[in-house]
Amino acid sequence: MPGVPTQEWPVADATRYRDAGYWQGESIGAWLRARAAQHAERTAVVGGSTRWSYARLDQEADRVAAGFLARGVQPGERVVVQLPNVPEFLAVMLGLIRAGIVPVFALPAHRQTEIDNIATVSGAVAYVIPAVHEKFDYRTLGRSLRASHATVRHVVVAGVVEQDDPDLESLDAFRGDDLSLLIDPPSSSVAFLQLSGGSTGLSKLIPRTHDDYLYSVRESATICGLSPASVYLVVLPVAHNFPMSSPGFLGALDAGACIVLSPSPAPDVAFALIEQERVTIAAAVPPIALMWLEAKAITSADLSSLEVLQVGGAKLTPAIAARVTPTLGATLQQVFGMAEGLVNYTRLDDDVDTICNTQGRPISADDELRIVDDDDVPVAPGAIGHLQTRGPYTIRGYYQNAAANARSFTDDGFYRTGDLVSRTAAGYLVVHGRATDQINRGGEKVSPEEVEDHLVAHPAVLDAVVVSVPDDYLGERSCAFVIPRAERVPPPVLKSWIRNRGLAAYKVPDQIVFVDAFPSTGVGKTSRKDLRGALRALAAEQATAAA
Ligand code: OOB
Repeated sequence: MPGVPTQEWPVADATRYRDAGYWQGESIGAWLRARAAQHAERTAVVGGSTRWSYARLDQEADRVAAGFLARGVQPGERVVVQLPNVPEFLAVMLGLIRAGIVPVFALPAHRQTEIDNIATVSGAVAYVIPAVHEKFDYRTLGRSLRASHATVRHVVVAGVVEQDDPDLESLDAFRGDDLSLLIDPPSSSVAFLQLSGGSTGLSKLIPRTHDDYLYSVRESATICGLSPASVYLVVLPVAHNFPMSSPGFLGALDAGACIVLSPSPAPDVAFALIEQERVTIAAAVPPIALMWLEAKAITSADLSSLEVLQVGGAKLTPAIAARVTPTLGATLQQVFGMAEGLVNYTRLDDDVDTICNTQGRPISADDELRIVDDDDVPVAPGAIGHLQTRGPYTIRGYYQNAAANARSFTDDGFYRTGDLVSRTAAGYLVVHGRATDQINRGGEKVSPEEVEDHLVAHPAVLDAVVVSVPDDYLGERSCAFVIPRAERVPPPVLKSWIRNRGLAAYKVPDQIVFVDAFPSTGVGKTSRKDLRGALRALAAEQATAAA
């Protein structure tokens, strides 16, 4: 079978991971089959008016597997999947993987530039889209991709297609019953390609194998306490690694639990689903968690079923973390993970201090972590440095990207996460930001997160993000974007308030800009890149006006 070439784990490590029982030699397709046999009549997925049992989900995956193979898509070929939080996503994803066809997961927020790039890098042969979602017509994107990419043979629409449309085909035409072409792919092969959350430039593709991914899913389900009685709410885009596997909807399936797909993270939509479906666990990025905390005060929805709120994807300010349990009545679980592999969790029975002030500890005893300085030399215990990691579910290289691999991996196979962290005596990580987000103010290093924590502590500040602005004199200076609660505190007052908290003068934001909301990435994390861009645009405008 034409496999997807990738950087593999060295034989000695692979053997060790198999011997330890981490890699169990089971494909995701076979795993789903086994879960379906075990929990056949239980509800697996709820989305819109659809409710699928485990048996039905398994059957839907079979139909997609059979359909794509019958239409000539070969095992090992890549298919870009860009679907929102709908049950069809699960059928398509699990069906393709079962057939050994490799889905490449795009987010609904991606547009032409990103999709072009993903299709080029992956050499995709097909592209699966909704018709219209959130007022955007993906069929237009599909047509243009087909026109510009000779490799793309099919644009498949999960939704309405005109019968004689020359460019678009219906998902129904990619459903079949003949399973004779189906061959279970090797568990060591690449099951799918995830996108890197990379904050700069275009996405890199992350090859995850059946073996490594299922290991992280099983362990995550255990760490997060999932059982057949659990109800997992997908509020983030379903194709993102966090709601997919940490423990995500796959962890829910592993446990025999029920998955509820929310079309939006908006409190009115998500809270109604929590009440109706008696949701027990949900995963959010910090801006969504903050929105839920604010909305709780004015909602009449019954959220009493919610046992765990996971928050991850970006740094959760301790002051906001401390509000989660008193406000929502749920245990907070911080999750610091990356699509490249490594995931850290605070444990459900950790003390409040650990839960509010750390980003957790790794899944596996065999996750190897190094915290190093700019020269790759380990820092003193407890000091801040760059996090590097290697382990049983962390990739050893991106998909066909030698340049990125040379930059992002050490010679001995550690992934350079780009994150600045410190480790507590108990082995928990505290994230201090990304090395690239650090502000270098005339040689003095400013951690945006540190300043943000101070700003958010002000009663009139709802949320804050600090970014760098190019500066002729200092190289960089800092600008704080602030969402006010109601009244805007005059910037000089806010600055001196921060200064009075005992902060070094160079850390006080040079500039404060009030906004109503922050721009966000495809998964809902605040986009520092876009905020830096906005500042540059503003500066250019002012320069033109002054000229
Ligand atoms: C998750 O995955 P990605 O690939 O979208 O982004 C990974 C990056 C990390 O390298 C780190 O910079 C940041 O996102 N990050 C956090 C964080 N969780 C992720 N920064 C601070 N605190 C956290 N708790 O975002 C992801 C994947 C699996 C589970 C959870 C998140």
